[in-house]
Amino acid sequence: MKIVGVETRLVDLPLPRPIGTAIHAIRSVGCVLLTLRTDEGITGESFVFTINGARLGAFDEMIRGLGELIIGRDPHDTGAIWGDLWKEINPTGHAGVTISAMSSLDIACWDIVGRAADLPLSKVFGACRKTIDTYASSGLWLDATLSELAAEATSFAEQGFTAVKLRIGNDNIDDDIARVRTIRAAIGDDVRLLIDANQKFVPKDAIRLGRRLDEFDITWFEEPVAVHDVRGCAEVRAALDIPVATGETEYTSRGIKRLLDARAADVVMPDLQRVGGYTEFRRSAALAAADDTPVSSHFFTEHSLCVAAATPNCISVEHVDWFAPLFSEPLELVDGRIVVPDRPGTGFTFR
Ligand code: SMN
Ligand code: MG
Repeated sequence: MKIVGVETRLVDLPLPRPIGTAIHAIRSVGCVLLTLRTDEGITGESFVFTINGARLGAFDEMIRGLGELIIGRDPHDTGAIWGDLWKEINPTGHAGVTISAMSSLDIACWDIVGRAADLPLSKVFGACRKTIDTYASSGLWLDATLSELAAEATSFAEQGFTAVKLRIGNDNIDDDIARVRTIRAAIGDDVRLLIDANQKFVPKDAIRLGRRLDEFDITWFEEPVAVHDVRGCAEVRAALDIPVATGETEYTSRGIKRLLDARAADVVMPDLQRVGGYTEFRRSAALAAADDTPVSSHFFTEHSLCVAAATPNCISVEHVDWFAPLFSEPLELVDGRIVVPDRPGTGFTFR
């Protein structure tokens, strides 16, 4: 089997309303949709996105440019393709747009592998579960008022979610505490509560805030400090009883390894687009497993299911509904867990 075509389409998915985190102001997500074609008529799909579609053309150019180099290759040779593209991008750098483009090519190749075998990728990778825990993450934004937060959290619990993620990171930490208190009161003790500061704090402030949040039974405190302050993140982790989760902004298994080596995270969160597709997600998860550290995937709910289902130390996938309009198949939530599709490949096809 040979790859004979690399096609991209750019689409913009507007959010229901503009939202904010400590570092993002988001109106829409712009996506590059990739389709790889083979000489046997089987196709593979994947996508990458940028917030508000900013500089999406650079991603499109990189995907098509690196894609040209795999024309004529067998898509089953994901390891060789990864290795060759890794050498190719050396002068440009092993992070950012280059790795996102490689991620999309890797995922589309793997999709072909699953479709050619008529097997779900969870089975190709070595499935260990049929459903995976999740948490509601398309809500509870930093710009919501306390009454909006309470209503939104209640609605997530009514929809069947057993965990929700709140964005924090106000200039005044009393405001963050009030937000946590409001959500905990709204959801009661049985729904888990995760918080995400999107790198807002310096370590001492993160520690001060984390200690004051002890009474609210927080499942994890995500990205407490700036991405490059790995030592600071380790200080926060060592000082707090609340588990620290981070890793969404790291590139490749080397980035994840950096967090593990520094003992900076109780949970590492590879993001398919930044970690390097399924190939590097699995390497990252294996490193974390050898370190007795759980992983939880960041964003990419649909495309993360197959690999999460085959990763013994994967504890959850993030539930973000923004990308659902791309796909013909909906996500299925049962008892607060997402059902892993038994359809071939990733289990999702562009609508
Ligand atoms: C997040 C990342 C990017 C955009 C919005 C929110 C957040 C998450 O860090 O983990 O969901
Ligand atoms: Mg986050």
